[in-house]
Amino acid sequence: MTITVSPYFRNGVQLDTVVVEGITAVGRHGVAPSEREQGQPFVADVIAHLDTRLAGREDELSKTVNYAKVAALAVGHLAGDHVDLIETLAERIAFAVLEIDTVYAVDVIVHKPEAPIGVPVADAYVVIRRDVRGGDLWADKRIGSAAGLADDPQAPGAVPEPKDELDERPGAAVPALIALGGNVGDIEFTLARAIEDLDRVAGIRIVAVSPLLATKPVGGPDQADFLNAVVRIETTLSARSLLHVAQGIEMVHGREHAAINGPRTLDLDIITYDDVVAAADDLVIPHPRAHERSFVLTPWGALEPDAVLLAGPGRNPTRGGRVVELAVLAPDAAGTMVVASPWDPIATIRSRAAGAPPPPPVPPPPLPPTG
Ligand code: PH2
Ligand code: MG
Ligand code: MG
Repeated sequence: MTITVSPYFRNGVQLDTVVVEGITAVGRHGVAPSEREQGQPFVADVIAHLDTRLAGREDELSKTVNYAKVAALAVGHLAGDHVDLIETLAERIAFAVLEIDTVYAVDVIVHKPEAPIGVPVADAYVVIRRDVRGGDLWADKRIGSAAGLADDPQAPGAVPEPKDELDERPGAAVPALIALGGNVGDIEFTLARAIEDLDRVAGIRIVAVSPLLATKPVGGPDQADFLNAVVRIETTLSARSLLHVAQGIEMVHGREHAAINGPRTLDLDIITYDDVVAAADDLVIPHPRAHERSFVLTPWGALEPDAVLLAGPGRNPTRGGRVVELAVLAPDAAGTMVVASPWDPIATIRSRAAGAPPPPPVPPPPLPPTG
């Protein structure tokens, strides 16, 4: 038998699966005393949902899930301590597989083909799905139970429960500003493709793209210079859906969540969303560090010289003001070089496809007058 797997979506991207089917061991599980004494075969199928792109690109086992490890974990439970229920076996196997760093969700099927049922049956089994939720420890709940869809606002057909104002969908398209950055790989190409990806999302339209800048790293470990840009978009998505879209695009481009402020192929940050000023655990708008980051303010001011950044939420709001003025005051203002002005990401994509090398950085032009 080959298992049919219902897709699991993370941030709007369908995850890949690593499947180990028919893991078999003798166990003594069951409610009937005879089952404890005699033992019978138990069979598990495990479907791990994860992003295998990095593993596949780099041919690197540690970036996926080792199916031998999955099988060993499952056998440990099938042949292990007595439990009454195959539900319990499935649950324990699921949680063991979710402990593996790369796995976001897992389907576990536990069969008891020789279950003493009293009439001939072909098989008896339980199917469960468990997932890891960002921030929480475990989401101990069945997701997408009815529709076979993930508990994810980007999954087709999924309807999220609005949690706060960041989940409110605007009646008409609203402007938002997204900052892009990266310092690993062919960065200009990655940023250009991320802009193309954003434009392809239903409910997002790219309105304008800033110049492309080379910037000195701010914070984090000793690392390579960044390329940065901002894009003005219009969107009918809620702020939180926009965040999830951004995270999905980061994932597709090989973003690894390692060090804070550390090296990354792609960072997509929401800087502003309409005139919203709000804070939640997962999202703060305006971006809480935008006011002090030349690598955001300089491209933004170049794109929109009259732009104003609103002060942040809360009792101690971050500073607001004219973007070109904040840009000059930012501690990293000295490190900024223009790579392309104007920058045409579609031309970048075409020229990379034709094998052209990236252009060298050039010194910055004079900043617009302040005051
Ligand atoms: N992003 C960071 C931390 N530091 N420095 C530069 N120059 N550009 C960035 O995009 C950047 C950074 C965290 O997102
Ligand atoms: Mg960032
Ligand atoms: Mg970010």
